[in-house]
Amino acid sequence: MNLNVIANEIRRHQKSAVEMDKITTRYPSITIEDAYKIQEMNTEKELDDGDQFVGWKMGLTSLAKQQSVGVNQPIYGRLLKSMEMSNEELYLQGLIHPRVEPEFAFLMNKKLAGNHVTEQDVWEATEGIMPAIEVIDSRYKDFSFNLVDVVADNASSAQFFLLKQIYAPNKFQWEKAMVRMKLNGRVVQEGKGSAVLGNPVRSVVELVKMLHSSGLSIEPGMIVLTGGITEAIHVSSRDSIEVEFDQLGQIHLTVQS
Ligand code: OOG
Ligand code: MG
Repeated sequence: MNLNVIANEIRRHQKSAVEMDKITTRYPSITIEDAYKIQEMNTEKELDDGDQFVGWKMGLTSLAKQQSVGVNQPIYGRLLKSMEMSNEELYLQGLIHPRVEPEFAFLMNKKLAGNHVTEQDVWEATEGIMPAIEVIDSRYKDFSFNLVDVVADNASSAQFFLLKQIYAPNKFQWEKAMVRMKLNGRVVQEGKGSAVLGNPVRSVVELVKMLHSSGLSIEPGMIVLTGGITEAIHVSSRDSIEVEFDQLGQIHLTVQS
């Protein structure tokens, strides 16, 4: 089993927007460490091609998300500059079967590393928090995967949008934030900040610990998407998605073919 061969195969599907079979079916002995290695190798290739590493995303940090995909532990992925949407228009071109989900994004202003990081450490290293939407797009058929598959596919990362409004971490009780997602005017998902490991700050704590075991860390200036607050919803051409983040603002995405 050659990890570079598997990484290249996944990367081809990420670029061509053609779905693929799970890697765990063909390589049953592949480990979670291998999967993170594949993720890193593919990120390195994008950086060699001129992209920029802007931060991390946590995934499967809420029960709603874990249950919807049948994987019961958090994962992380790598965010690149090219994934950030510059406006509230989502283009389906280049995507397979995208889903969108509401999240909070932390902007960090200090390095965070180690196995003993606390919530207090994270608050002190947080410049601010932004309401966000993540667009995920698993490259696997039917959005169906195991833990190892999804990690190798960079935790289904595709795109993300950050509201241009950043709140000081102590401005709000993030676990109490009510989030409502409407599809074409109808409420389809509702959740609360506490859905994310009790408080989104804990997602960042968890990330630092997970990174530590691979000798990695959060660097100043990076953003962290803390994970879907509700289940993700599938979108199609001409859909309108409005996400209201309590009194923090709203994001209105329109989907274009
Ligand atoms: C995996 C990515 C999960 C989240 O916020 O929970 C994720 C997936 O559901 O495809 O981004
Ligand atoms: Mg997500």
